[in-house]
Amino acid sequence: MHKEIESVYNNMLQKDPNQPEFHQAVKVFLNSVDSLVADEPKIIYHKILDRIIEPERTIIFRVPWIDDNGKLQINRGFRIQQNSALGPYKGGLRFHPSVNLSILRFLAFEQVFKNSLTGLPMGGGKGGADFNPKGKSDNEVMKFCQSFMTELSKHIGPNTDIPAGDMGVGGREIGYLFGQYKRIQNEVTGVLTGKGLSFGGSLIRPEATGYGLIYLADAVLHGEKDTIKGKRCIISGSGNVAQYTIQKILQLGGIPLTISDSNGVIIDEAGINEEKLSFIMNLKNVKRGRISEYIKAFPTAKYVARTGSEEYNEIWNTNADCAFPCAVQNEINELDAKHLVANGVFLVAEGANMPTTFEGQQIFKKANTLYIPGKAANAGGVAVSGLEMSQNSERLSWTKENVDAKLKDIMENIYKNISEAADQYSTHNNFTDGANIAGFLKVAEAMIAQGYV
Ligand code: NDP
Ligand code: 8G0
Repeated sequence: MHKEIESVYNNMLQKDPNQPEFHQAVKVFLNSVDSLVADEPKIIYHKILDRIIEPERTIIFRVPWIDDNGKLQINRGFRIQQNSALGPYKGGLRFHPSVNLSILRFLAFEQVFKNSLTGLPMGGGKGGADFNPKGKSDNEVMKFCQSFMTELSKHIGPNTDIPAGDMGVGGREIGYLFGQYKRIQNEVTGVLTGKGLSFGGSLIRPEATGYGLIYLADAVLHGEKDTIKGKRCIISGSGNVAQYTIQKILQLGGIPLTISDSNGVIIDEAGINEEKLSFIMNLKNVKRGRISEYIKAFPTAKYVARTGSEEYNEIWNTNADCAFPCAVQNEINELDAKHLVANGVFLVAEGANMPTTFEGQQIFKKANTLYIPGKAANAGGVAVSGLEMSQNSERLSWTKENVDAKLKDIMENIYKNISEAADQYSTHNNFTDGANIAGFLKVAEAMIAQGYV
């Protein structure tokens, strides 16, 4: 790393010493941007990098609520408004007990470059709470969402900051949040995306991240004169992104083999077909059950229980061609990456945000794996959220075919832009450098034009 870039990194470590996930995201980014120093000295001279790391605004608030037993509960809520150079802050809300400032800062930071890559006019942000929706009643989730929005509503708006779902925040939660915003502001507006179809939601938004991931992976494979058809695919997670990733793999003739949740892993050598996918969707979205139940319905599959403290994850130790991590950050460590490479996986496209550790990423680089980082690979979700905003502004709903075609077009454009940036500034097929550089240059140019703010 050039010494100017290294000092940006060291200053950040000194300022925010206890944020390992944020450090990791910044390190990967600075490593890519390092190759720009000679070409773009302005970014160093005008301290654009120091500014881009610093959120424009961070809001942390108390979320008091009362559970079904009448007991007082309290959680911590956050919204990080990272960068508005390209448009209003845009990014999801995560409800998970692990949520803290480090995790949300890494997510908000990555969101800025991802949104830039979509080509749509959106800045970046992220938020959420350390609330655990698991085991909570509908009523408790509603009470929590209403209290959370009572404070958040003061800081967001359709032209300021437009949140959406993320882990633990799906259609049900967005509905409750939207209802509370409306009561407080007396305004029916597109302040959230991922809404129900009857109140301003977009067709294809639930499918968008998973579909987009496979559109991009297939575009990368086409660049290698190959296709996803017939490929054995490993998918982790079993939530929104994993489900529609599996659906699109099936539509394009690939073979999905696995799913997971935080308690364990399913490996189904016979392949997950449409019938099994419907079972998973009903289990996760309607019953809110655990994937261990899959083997009761399909006993030839294998279930491996996990505590999370194992040295490696069995899911990445499966013979396959392509891997799509769609669960959580840092779910592929160095050993997992070695297993993937040894098992024949030659393409890894990230549905989740930062699912591969820094060391894992180095293994893929050495092995020349076609590795597509989350900020490019999973950008389809926020892209269709951007399309939902457009539809809300013009008070129209576009057809499924129209939104899907636009999504495909956006993902193919991302492939083109990140490969061109890789060829120009780094090495062929280094999609990490390509995504960071292409995403960054547009944001930096806008910041400079707006007076270095
Ligand atoms: P969901 O809440 O719908 O699903 C999350 C899935 O990940 C669940 O199956 C969950 O299992 C599993 N999971 C969580 N923690 C772990 C763990 N430690 N080990 C194994 N599995 C785990 O979330 P999404 O599908 O929306 O999000 C998944 C990822 O994709 C996140 O990284 C998110 O930021 C990213 N993403 C999402 C987008 C979207 O549009 N939804 C867009 C772009 C990125 P369990 O039921 O046990 O919690
Ligand atoms: O729609 C969104 O803005 C959104 C929701 C959930 C996750 C993400 C992401 O890009 O990580 C975006």
